[in-house]
Amino acid sequence: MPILGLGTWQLLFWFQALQGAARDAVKFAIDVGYCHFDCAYMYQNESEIGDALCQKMEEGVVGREELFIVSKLWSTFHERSLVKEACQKTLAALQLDYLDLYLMHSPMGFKAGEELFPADGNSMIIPSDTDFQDTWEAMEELVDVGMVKAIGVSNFNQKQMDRLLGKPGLRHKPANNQIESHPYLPQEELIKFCQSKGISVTAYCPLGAPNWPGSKPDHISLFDDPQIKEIAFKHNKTPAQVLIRLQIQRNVSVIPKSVTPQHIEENFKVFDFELTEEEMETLLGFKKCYRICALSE
Ligand SMILES: NC(=O)c1ccc[n+]([C@@H]2O[C@H](COP(=O)([O-])OP(=O)(O)OC[C@H]3O[C@@H](n4cnc5c(N)ncnc54)[C@H](OP(=O)(O)O)[C@@H]3O)[C@@H](O)[C@H]2O)c1
Ligand SMILES: *[C@@H]1O[C@H](CO)[C@@H](O)[C@H](O)[C@H]1NC(C)=O
Ligand SMILES: CC(=O)N[C@H]1CO[C@H](CO)[C@@H](O)[C@@H]1O
Repeated sequence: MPILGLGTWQLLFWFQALQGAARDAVKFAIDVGYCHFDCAYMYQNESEIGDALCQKMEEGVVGREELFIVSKLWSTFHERSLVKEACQKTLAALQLDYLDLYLMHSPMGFKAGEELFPADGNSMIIPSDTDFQDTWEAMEELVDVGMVKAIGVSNFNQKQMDRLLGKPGLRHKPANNQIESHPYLPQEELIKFCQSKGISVTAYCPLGAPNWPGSKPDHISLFDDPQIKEIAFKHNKTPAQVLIRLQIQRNVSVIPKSVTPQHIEENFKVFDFELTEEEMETLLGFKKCYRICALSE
């Protein structure tokens, strides 16, 4: 799995992203050298991304085997009978015949249906009566039939990982857990746990999602953190580059999202410098526990 990828979430719920933004970002990123793309059914942009991938492959810029495409099973498809169909939808949108990695987007299933976030009268999400262990079995079958090369999870805590790993008759171990991580939510324990079990970890919101529209009033920008700025200054790099490099040095795959060409390029220039052990300690030592992506909000 390439350690650096491009995130493609457009924050659809608050701002309707410009149509075509994801397509242009992916095309530009392939020219820059990215080959890992983090997609999801929920982001509602897989067909745009499919167009971009298809065009670049037709032009001969990149081959399918050089690409590493990740997508995620959305929570309204946790019923065993819906998993294959959900994956087929994603494959059709992306115009691919297999995914490199397919993740269960969340351990919680939502009521099946058209709505991405089925809610009751009190705006509370309606759960489904499913168990992620059963959903996992249906995902294992996707590997068997060659629709996906590997399967993994996202937003699983250690208890949930443990339960999945202990599932009787587990046939395919989760290959990856994609979780929020940045200096204000380092997730050291969970990352060490996963890695000790041979499960790779991917960090989302690695830049602290600086333009997050639902920002809390106390939102603290990682880019403005004096210690992060100082480390960046020492290396003649930007804070974004330091935040990406941090994950790479702890062997965590990292998927900064950008639709801005200058940022896409900047975020890729992270292989020509090294953070010292002391700097790594500083970056992982803030002890803030600041979670941006929480379902409760
Ligand atoms: N599994 C999950 O549940 C889950 C949850 C959240 C996110 N994700 C994945 O992780 C990806 C990344 O997370 P995220 O998008 O929430 O947050 P992020 O990558 O931490 O931050 C993205 C924001 O940073 C800006 N940015 C990017 N590079 C920059 C740079 N060099 N300088 C200044 N600003 C920069 C982007 O704006 P521009 O576009 O203008 O550059 C964008 O607004 C998502 O796209 C998605 O693929 C997964
Ligand atoms: C980094 O993680 C990958 C994937 O989990 C693993 O195969 C590799 O051995 C790890 N490398 C180091 C240096 O720990
Ligand atoms: C949020 C976002 O960017 N949505 C776009 C995803 O792609 C479709 C078309 O493929 C657009 O209609 C959406 O606006």
